[in-house]
Amino acid sequence: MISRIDLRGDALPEGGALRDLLPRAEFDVEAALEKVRPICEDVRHRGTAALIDYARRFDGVEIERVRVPVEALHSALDELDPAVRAALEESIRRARIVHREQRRTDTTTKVVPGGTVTERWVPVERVGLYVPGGRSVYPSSVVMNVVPAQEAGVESLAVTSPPQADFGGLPHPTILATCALLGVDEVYAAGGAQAIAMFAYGTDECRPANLVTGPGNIYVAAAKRLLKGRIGIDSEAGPTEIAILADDTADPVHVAADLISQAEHDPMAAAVLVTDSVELAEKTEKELEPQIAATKHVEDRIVPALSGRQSAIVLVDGLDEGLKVVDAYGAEHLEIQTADATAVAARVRNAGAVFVGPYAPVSLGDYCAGSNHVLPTGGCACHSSGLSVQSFLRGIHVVDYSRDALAEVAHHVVTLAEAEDLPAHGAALKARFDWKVPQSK
Ligand code: HSO
Ligand code: ZN
Repeated sequence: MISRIDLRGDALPEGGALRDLLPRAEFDVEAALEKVRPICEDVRHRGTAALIDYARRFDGVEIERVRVPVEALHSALDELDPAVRAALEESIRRARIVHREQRRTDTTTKVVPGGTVTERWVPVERVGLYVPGGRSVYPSSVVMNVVPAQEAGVESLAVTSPPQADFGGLPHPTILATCALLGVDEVYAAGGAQAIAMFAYGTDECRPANLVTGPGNIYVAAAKRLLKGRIGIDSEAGPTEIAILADDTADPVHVAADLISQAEHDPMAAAVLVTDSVELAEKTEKELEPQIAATKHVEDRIVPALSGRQSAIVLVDGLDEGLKVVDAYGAEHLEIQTADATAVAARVRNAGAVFVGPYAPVSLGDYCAGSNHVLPTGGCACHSSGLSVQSFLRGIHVVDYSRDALAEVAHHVVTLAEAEDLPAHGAALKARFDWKVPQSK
């Protein structure tokens, strides 16, 4: 079911060449751009009327307004299964513990006597959070988006999620209940590219937002790419990925279970085991079958995900080579199931999140570790991080110089301005000193 890539023997190639040998899902955002462009333009010009039309066309549901009435949020919370409520509350509590620690304090640096630069951290004023619907109804993703935004001090938070035909055109009730639990009362029933356009351009019901975050399908990713600049984005999240770096100390039952756990998300999800143990590879392959047989979502997601070209068992000569491979891959989630996993994990450079040892499966991070589960996919972990408080803050440099402090450096500024053929830059200094450039003492 899962293919093998054998990288033993020869020395591993470096960087890009190694990356090309590794499996990866096709996620061609570019191709979806032309489809989403007219949708976004339509929302820009017709606002709510366009969103109502797309709800009919894409979600198969008649709605009269896009904004969800606050009473619907409260009644969804009242009807929420108490066990789910308790689990969500614990998830929120742990996420708050971690994200609160990420808050930044302003720093003032005295560069010279009389000259300071302060870095002031200011939350984004208004944020739109996208929560997928349809195949994936993830209240946990509401938690992972809302908690860091709230901890960052974002004043205005709106959530959007696709209208569901089964629930009278409202988003899924568990999504609504989770919003209520988190104190979010501005919720919209809009999904896909049109929801991103709603946040970017605003409508008569929804004020434009400065930033939109949250995972979605390829059309959501394409709309984010198209409207980026008009609105800030977090990332263009693609299908989920798990990589496991394991040696012969790993338990194949755990390894197989964890590979399946993320394959369960999507037929395009990627599950990659990197190991120097042929025995572990064989035992894991064997273990996959009964575990798959015992679960749900088999034919529609797990089998296509594991047998797709994006998933594989990669054999390497040793842990050093394994680390090279997982770094080249840059997985959204990376588990380290080796001897001395803590030390091995400390050597990882590229991963959205790292899960150390036998008792930190990705599922823990998906819900209740306290860490964030909105993470970079598609190899973007080599340049980007997951969602955090930082994603909702801007660092503004505040420059404060006295006359003496400016005088001391004026000649350097004038010299650099002249070197760049920008004499008016220099003149802005000269004008403050009777057009004579002070020379430093
Ligand atoms: N593993 C997904 C997040 C998720 N899992 C939500 C369960 N629910 C992407 O990190
Ligand atoms: Zn998951």
